[in-house]
Amino acid sequence: MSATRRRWLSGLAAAAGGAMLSACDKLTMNPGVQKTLAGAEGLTRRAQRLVTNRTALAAEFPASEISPDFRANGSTSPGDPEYRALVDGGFVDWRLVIDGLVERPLSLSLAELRAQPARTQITRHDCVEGWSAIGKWSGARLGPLLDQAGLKDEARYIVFHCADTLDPNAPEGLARYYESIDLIDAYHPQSILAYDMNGEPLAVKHGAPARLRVERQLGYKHAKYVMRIEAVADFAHLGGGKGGFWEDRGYEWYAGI
Ligand SMILES: Nc1nc2c(c(=O)[nH]1)N[C@H]1C(S)=C(S)[C@@H](COP(=O)(O)O)O[C@H]1N2
Ligand SMILES: [Mo]
Repeated sequence: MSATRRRWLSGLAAAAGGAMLSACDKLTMNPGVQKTLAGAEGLTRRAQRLVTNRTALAAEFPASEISPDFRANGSTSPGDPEYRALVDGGFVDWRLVIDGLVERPLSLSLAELRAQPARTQITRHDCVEGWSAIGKWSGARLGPLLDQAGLKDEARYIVFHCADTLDPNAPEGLARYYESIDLIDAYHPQSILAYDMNGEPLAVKHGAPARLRVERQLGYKHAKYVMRIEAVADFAHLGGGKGGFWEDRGYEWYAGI
């Protein structure tokens, strides 16, 4: 309750004394007032549900439901020379950079990423193109990673810069895959940088050596071939300014499911 409202109420109570209660009762018995109160209450609950729902877990499945053939989509074998060199070296030279609006920029090897607080989950992936598949993912939890880097107060979004050029004909800055999510999704307990899929190191076609799993969002938000995680205040200056490779081509930035 605001100080003004508290003062207003105590002023009223002092002036009206005992009459206050009955006047209030009469007012709340009024059908019109009751309807308004009920409406306001409903609105608050709806707003609350919208917010709390964002932190709810996505459905998880038993191992028996893992798809025998999980489709790969978009980039499946990036030809970018930098990435090819990493594949050829077994990803020993791969480093995950976490920078931008952070107190302590990080650069983690794959072994170091594997040593971070982890989570395993069996979830369903939904692509806008109309297919779904269930897979088991293990990876480093994004929240603790970001805490290790220490987000600055101005950080609002987390950007994932990927290794793959998906649209070679696009102008500079629009050719490579990238994605962004807000802090609610970044700190969601099922948001992980997955390095294992179905108990095996992530295959190249699924985004080796690490890809984002952000289970409350559609497939295109799950950035594969992640090279760099950048904390930003806004993403207007990146790519086409819409927060992702497909967003720059008309997809919704918020793809919540
Ligand atoms: N770097 C990168 N990430 C990406 C894509 C891509 O082309 N490049 N495609 C997206 C789309 S549309 C989907 S459905 C999923 C596909 O993941 P999968 O290949 O493991 O099935 O990755 C998403 N992340
Ligand atoms: Mo997709």
